[in-house]
Amino acid sequence: MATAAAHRTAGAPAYGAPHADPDGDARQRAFDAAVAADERVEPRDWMPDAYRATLVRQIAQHAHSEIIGMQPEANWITRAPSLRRKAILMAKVQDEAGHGLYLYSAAETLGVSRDELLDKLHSGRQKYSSIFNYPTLTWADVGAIGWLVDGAAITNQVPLCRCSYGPYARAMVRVCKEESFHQRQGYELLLALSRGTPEQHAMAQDAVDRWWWPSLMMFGPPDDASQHSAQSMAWKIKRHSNDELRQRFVDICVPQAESLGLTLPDPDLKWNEEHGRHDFGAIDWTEFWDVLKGNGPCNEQRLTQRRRAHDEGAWVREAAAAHAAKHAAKHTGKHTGPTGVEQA
Ligand code: FAQ
Repeated sequence: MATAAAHRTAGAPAYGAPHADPDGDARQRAFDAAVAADERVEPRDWMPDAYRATLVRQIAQHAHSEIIGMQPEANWITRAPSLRRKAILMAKVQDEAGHGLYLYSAAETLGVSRDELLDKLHSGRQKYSSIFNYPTLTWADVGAIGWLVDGAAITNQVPLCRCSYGPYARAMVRVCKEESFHQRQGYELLLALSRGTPEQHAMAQDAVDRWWWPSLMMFGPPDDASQHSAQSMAWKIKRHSNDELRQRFVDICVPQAESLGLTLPDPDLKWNEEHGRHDFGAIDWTEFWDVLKGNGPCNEQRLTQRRRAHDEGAWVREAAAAHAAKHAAKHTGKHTGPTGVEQA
């Protein structure tokens, strides 16, 4: 670890302990210097409370998005049109669960528990991505999610591999590799439909028509309405603004849509020679804020299903905890009863 970080780590308080910090200014300066030098902040390093809170907020939302995001596609596992498609889709949905686990683990390094975060998700006190409040009406939606939603996720998450907080940045490296496979499978699925019968082509086009605008909203509100961006960029949690990443995504998608033989549903989408990018039409931000308030087509369904899955999984968590306790007892020589409680 480089000098500035080593300085910050020396004498760092344990989690849960009050920050006895007689030399707060020096620690703040060392933190600022480490961020400026592009060093990684690690869990036991001193960090400003607001930096920690921002990371917990963003990583938790991200984790929640991954596990809620399993639902729209899982809706099609039993109806996949072939064994090959079913196997691919099952693997993808399982990957999303894995991403959730990496991210909850990254959040836990900041001193919060997974139970606490899940409780906030279930009670609506923490958000998940707006995109997962839209329904998957046809098989083509699985392709549109892979191509557009995973494509947007990669565009947003590749820069997060350079996030200043080490555990989040490292989790993103593996997540991005897996998301690339997801994006490719979505593209390939849509290509097969687009080149299929006229009905299949129309189904692919309809899915793209419905998922295009919500995918652009995934990047968050426009920069002038993004309350967290400036501070998150100063801390190098975010490396680019919401609008910068949205623009990058549009520029990537236009030639891909052409290769797919599909049209992006925006009459104002055109190449701007002067600025070297595509201009695109106005996003309906009223719809975005409405979905965030809980009024999207599937908000209620997603949360109800999530709470039910959590309740139905209680016995699995109990069994896993009992198994872990038994395993730990074997190594420490202590004995535990069936509930994992230590016994004399
Ligand atoms: N949905 O000030 P900003 C995936 C909220 S993973 C809901 O700009 P920030 C993989 C924001 O939280 C998709 N809420 O906020 C997959 C804040 O509210 P708060 C998830 C949104 O944090 C694929 C308020 O608006 N990806 O798809 C959204 O600087 C397929 C003001 O916004 C991540 O989470 C939204 N779209 O920037 C899984 C990536 N946008 O918290 C399954 C990491 C904004 O004050 C299948 N996160 N808000 O109550 C980020 O990069 C950032 O958090 C942003 C938002 C860019 C999303």
